[in-house]
Amino acid sequence: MNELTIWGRENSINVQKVLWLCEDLKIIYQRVDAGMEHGVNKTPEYLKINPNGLVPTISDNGFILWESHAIMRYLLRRLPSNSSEISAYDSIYPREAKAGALVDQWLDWTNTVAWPAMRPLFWGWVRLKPEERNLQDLENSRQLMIKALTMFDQQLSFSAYAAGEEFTLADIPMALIAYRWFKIPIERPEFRNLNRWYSRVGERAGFKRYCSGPLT
Ligand SMILES: N[C@@H](CCC(=O)N[C@@H](CS)C(=O)NCC(=O)O)C(=O)O
Repeated sequence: MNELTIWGRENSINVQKVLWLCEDLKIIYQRVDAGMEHGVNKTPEYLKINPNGLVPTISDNGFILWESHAIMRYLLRRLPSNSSEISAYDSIYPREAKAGALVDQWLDWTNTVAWPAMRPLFWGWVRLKPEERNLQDLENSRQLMIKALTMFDQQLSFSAYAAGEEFTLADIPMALIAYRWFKIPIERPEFRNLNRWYSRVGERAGFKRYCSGPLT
């Protein structure tokens, strides 16, 4: 019987972080649609397991966890030590203190800087009707996003991936943000290192599944 349940709609960036990791590591799960038009996340039953009323939430054989980055880290830590995928743990989320801290640094940065810049742009262009858009707010967010991507591009000028020479957990949220950035109809400056990195992360199974098709 499948013990891992993931609540969350498939088009949510935070749910996609978890689904991408499952795709890359071939982790088996069942998914329950929740959020926006699916409802569920504001029901008393759901609020008992996630008082934020947000997605994703997981249950691993009764162990409940929310916050997408915490879930990603947990899914790696729970791999059995004799698993053939344990080597994935070492490179995707290194146990070595400094290498692991750099992954955490970039994961936190996506939540505190990159996504807050990108979210209003995504929401405005994808989820709002044209007459509901505030073009000045959208332009302010585009500028904030250019600032964030200038910094990320600089990082990528001396490392192949966000936190070093290997693909790590830190690349997943950033790739999902970049996918949205490249898909919305705005003017974008050229970021050469970002483009090179984007082609590399484009080879991952998770990217192929969750960074194709229209934004919804
Ligand atoms: N910090 C949380 C944020 C979760 C979050 O904001 N989820 C959004 C979807 S991306 C949500 O649940 N929105 C309400 C909805 O979908 O109804 C995480 O990383 O899991």
